[in-house]
Amino acid sequence: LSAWTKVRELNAELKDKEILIRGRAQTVRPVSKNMAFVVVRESGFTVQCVVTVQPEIVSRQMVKFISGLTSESIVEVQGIVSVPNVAIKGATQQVEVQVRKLYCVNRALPTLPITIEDASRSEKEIAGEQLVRVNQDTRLNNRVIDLRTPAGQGIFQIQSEVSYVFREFLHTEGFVEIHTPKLIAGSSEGGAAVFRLDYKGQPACLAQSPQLHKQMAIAGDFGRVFEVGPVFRAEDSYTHRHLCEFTGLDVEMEIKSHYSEVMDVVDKLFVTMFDRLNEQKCKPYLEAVAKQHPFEPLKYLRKTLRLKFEEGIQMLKDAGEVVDPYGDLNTEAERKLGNLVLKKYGTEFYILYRYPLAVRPFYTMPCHDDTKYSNSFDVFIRGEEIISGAQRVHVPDLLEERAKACGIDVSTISTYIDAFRYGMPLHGGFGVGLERVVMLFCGLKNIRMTSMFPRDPRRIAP
Ligand code: ATP
Ligand code: AMO
Repeated sequence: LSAWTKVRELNAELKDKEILIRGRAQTVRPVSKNMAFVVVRESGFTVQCVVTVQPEIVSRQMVKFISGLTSESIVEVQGIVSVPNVAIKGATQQVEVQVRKLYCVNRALPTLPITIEDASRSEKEIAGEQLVRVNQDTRLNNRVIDLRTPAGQGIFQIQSEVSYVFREFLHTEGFVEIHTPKLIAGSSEGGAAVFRLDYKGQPACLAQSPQLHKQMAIAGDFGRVFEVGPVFRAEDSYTHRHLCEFTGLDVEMEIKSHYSEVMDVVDKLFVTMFDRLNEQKCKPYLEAVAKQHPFEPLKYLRKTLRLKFEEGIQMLKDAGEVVDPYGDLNTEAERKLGNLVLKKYGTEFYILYRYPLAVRPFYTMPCHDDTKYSNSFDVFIRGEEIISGAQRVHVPDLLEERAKACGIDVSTISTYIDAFRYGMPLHGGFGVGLERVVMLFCGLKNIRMTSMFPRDPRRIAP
C-alpha cells in the first residue's frame, strides 16, 4: 500500500480502491458481535468505517477490540472505499471505508472533560432540545479538545490564510519582514495598559506594539517593512474584543507626499485577503465555522470606502446620536456608524480617516490645515475596529513636544527620538489585530474564539 490518504480527500472516485488513513475514533458504535461502525475524524473531516467479520480478514476478536475503542483515540485504518446507496448522516464524507485492518496508535481516556459532539453543536441545535451546552470557560480550560471541533479547525485554518496572505502580499509589494524586540524600556503607545517587569535591575516593559522599532527600521533605511508578532496589553477591562496578548500585523513605510499612500496599501491588501478567503481553498473552513456559528459573508467593495471622521460624526448626529466631534467614538457609536455606512454605501469594511488629534497616540502627525485633526485612520469590519494607522511625526522637536504633551516620560524613548535627529523620511503605517480580523470576518462574537490559547485579564492557562 503506497500512500496515506487524507479523510477530506475520500470520495466516490476512489471506489474499490484500498486506502490508509489516520485519525481519531470520533464515535464507536458496536452493532453486534460481527459488526461495528467507527467514525474516523481527521482535521475536522469525518468518514464512517464499517467493520464486519470476514473470513481470513476480520475476526470476531478484532470486532470486539474495535468495539472497545475509546472516543478520540488515534487510529490507523486500512480498508476499501465503498459508496453506500443512502446518504451518510454523522460524517462529512459521502463514502465509507470497509475496514481490513485497524490499529490503535494511542488510546484516549474513556471519559473526556468535554465531547466533540457537545462542543460542536450550534445554538440552534441546542435550542429546545435537552442537549449539553459547553460554555466558553469550559471550552478554554479544555482548549485542545475544543480546537478539534470542525469550527475550531476552520477558524485557525482561516487565521493561517490571513497571515499567509498578509506576508505574501507585502513581499510582492517590496516590503521587508522584520523582527523587533518585545522587551523594551518604556511604553510605546502611552496609557496604562503596560506589563512592567524587571530587566536585570532596570525597569522594562513588554512591548505594547512594535511602533517605535518599526519606525526606527525606516530610520535605518528599510523603506517598507512589516512584522507579524506578539503584542502585549495589560488591559484591565474584560470585553469580547480585548486580549492581554494578541498577534499584531504591523506595517511601516516611507511615503512620497500623503498618508493616502498608506491607506492604498490597506485597501489593496484587504481586498486581496477577503477575495482569497472566499476562494475554494477556504470554503470548507468557512462552512464549518458557519455551521456552528451562522454568519453572512462580509460585504466589501472593490475599492474600499474612505469616510472622513467629520462625515461619520455628521451621519451619527443626523441619526440622533449625541457625539463629541473631537472625542473618540465609543463601542456603541462605532457599531451604529457601521450600520449607517452599510445602509448608505453597502459595505461592512471601510476606512474612517482624519481623526481628532487629541484621541491619537503622540507619534501621530497633526493635519497641516487644522491641528485639531490628524493624518490618521481606523479601519472597521462590521462596525468594529481592526486597524489603526497614521502618518507619523518625523520632526524630532515636534515629536518630543507631542510625547511630553501626552504624558510620556521621554527619557524612556530617547534612543527613538534621537533616531529622528539623524534624518528621517516622511513615513506612515498601520497595525492590524489578527484575532480581530478573523473574529469579524467570520461574524464571531468573542475574540477568545480566534486566539488559540487566549490571554485575558483572568486567564493565563492553558
Ligand atoms: P485601540 O487600542 O487601537 O484604540 P481598541 O479597539 O482596543 O483599539 P480602545 O481605545 O481600547 O480601542 O477603545 C475604543 C473605544 O471602545 C473607547 O473609546 C471606549 O469607549 C470603548 N471601550 C473600550 N473598552 C471598553 C469596555 N471595557 N467597555 C466598553 N467600552 C469600551
Ligand atoms: P492600536 O493600539 O489601535 O494601534 O492597535 C492596532 C490594532 O490591534 C488590535 N488590538 C487588539 N486586539 C486584541 N486585544 C487588544 N487588547 C487589542 N488592542 C488593539 C486592534 C487594533 O486596531 N501602533 C499602533 C498601530 C499603528 O499606528 O501602526 C497601534 O498599536 O485590531
